[in-house]
Amino acid sequence: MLKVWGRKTSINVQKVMWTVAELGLVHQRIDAGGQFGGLDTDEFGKLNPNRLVPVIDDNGFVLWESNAIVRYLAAVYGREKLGSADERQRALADQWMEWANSTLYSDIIATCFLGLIRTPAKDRNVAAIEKAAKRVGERLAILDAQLAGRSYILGDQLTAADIGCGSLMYRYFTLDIPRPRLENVEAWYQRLTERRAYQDHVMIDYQALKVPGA
Ligand SMILES: N[C@@H](CCC(=O)N[C@@H](CS)C(=O)NCC(=O)O)C(=O)O
Repeated sequence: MLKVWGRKTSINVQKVMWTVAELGLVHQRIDAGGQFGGLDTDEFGKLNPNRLVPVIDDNGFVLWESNAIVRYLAAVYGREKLGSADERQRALADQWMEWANSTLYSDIIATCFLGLIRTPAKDRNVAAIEKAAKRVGERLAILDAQLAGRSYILGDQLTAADIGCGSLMYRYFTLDIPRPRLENVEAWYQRLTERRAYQDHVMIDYQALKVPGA
């Protein structure tokens, strides 16, 4: 059976679990990291020497790095459901996943999320958060243009492109940061929030992660 290690509140675990749920895969998720610890054991170090979540074990095949895991699951189990059978579609999905990681992730997660939720207000770099939020808004205009006339990033069907970008959107849209109006991105995000798998695995309340004074 597919095993997934990682706490539900980790954005990278959420990306994997959203994929698992969209594909309807029988699996076992093992809480690890954060309040659950368990990353410093010898056993975990053999699974992922980086001592980070997520990690999967699919009948003896061990894999870490959330994007690699999403691609693996989409390729092996998602040829129809995530439309990964066509090589060019798959390359385009990769393009958007890489774009999300290299263009949005650091500003949304490292600067805005960690700055607002994991940093006491007195230590917060408000200017850096405002600058990052502004940059994200500008970059999302690229996604907004791509979504014109499309329900999902590559067309009518949810693909790994939506999972890579969309896993960041719950935090982007729920953090207290300024956002420009981007009608296509907003309509797409609304569509994602109507999916059961997104509700169950990405729309996870993060208030418990707040540090005192945040
Ligand atoms: N690039 C890695 C990043 C993994 C990562 O940073 N995981 C974080 C959670 S999002 C982690 O394990 N932190 C330690 C912890 O949760 O205790 C991936 O995408 O899988």
